[in-house]
Amino acid sequence: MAELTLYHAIPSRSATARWMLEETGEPYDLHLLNLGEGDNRKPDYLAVNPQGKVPALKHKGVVITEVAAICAYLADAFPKARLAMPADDPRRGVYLQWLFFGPSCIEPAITDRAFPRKDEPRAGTVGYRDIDALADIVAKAVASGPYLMGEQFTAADVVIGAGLRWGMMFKLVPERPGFAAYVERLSQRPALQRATAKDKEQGQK
Ligand SMILES: N[C@@H](CCC(=O)N[C@@H](CS)C(=O)NCC(=O)O)C(=O)O
Repeated sequence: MAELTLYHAIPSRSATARWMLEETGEPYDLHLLNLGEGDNRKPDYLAVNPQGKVPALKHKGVVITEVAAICAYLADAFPKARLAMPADDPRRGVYLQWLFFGPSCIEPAITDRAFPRKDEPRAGTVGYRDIDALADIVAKAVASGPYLMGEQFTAADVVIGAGLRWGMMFKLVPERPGFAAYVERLSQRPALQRATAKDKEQGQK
């Protein structure tokens, strides 16, 4: 039995956590849930994540939820994989900024584009700009590349990259120069390819 267990559903956002686990190279057990059958709403899973959402990660008996938190945690927990900016690196703050930018800006902006609201809130009252403005910001950040933090691939690329890949697939993220090349670089990562292949093999029929 591995020290790490991923509560996972295929397909779902937990694919990002699986990609991150593969990046660490650490062994992990998989607890597969079938969202279609409501496994995530059963009491035994609600005891793991009271929101009844995937992913959740258990490590040494402690449960962590939220994709970006899981990615940030794994990067710190397994420093040999060099997926985090160290705490004493002045660029640590920028790395954290991108980790938070995914769930607090990119993801809600993509959801807004997919499901426009009847009544638009005043721009200054929501905590993020629309996806067109955010795409410009990310495009500028990946322009020099190869990754968000320059030469070092980090958990921030997993979080932002997974959101971009998904949004571009459904044409919810506008095209920007450099996005295709960035996403292609990510797609070439053996860890992402392993995670995708395993999901394909284990996906619910
Ligand atoms: N904020 C959560 C969102 C997780 C999430 O929404 N997961 C979806 C799958 S993509 C889910 O579990 N849906 C099942 C449901 O809501 O019943 C995170 O970032 O981990």
